[in-house]
Amino acid sequence: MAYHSPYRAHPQGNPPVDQSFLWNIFQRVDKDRSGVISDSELQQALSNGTWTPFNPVTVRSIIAMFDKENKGGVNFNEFAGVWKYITDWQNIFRNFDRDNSGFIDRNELKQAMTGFGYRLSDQFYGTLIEKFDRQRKGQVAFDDFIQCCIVLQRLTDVFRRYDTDQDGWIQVSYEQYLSMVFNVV
Ligand SMILES: [Ca+2]
Ligand SMILES: [Ca+2]
Repeated sequence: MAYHSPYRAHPQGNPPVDQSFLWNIFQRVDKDRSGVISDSELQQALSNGTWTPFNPVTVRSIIAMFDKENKGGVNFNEFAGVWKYITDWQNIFRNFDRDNSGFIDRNELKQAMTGFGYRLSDQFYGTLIEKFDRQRKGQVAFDDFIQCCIVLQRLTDVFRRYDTDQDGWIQVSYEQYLSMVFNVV
């Protein structure tokens, strides 16, 4: 069993983005000109490549990752991180969407996760698709793919803390189990 962050797996990322270019985007996304981009402002600005709104849970997760002061949004400095995070994911998604369908199917998901260092059974890829396929297409869109990776990463990180010998097995008490779950939900 191997654990790798999909994010860390692509440290090269994109070249630094021009500040004035980023400022233009920030101003367009910050619809109410509050100086902070909220969940709903970010959600409106993002596209998952289909006509459905971007997964609100994914938006919340991304904002929370970069919102240092717990203000319910990101300022311009933090937005630079959000922008890089999303464009990195876009590149990863395009890379693994081999047939350019705009969706990640089971086989593409397996290739992506294997590339990130996860070792999961074929059956479990079916479980992942079922869990994260919000559009009920048997495959996952861009936003749900990010969500799938975030959740898998969080759960793996928690598991790993208990799996001190890294053999992929842990023995936990009821309360340890509850603490593990509380770390994720
Ligand atoms: Ca705003
Ligand atoms: Ca595809």
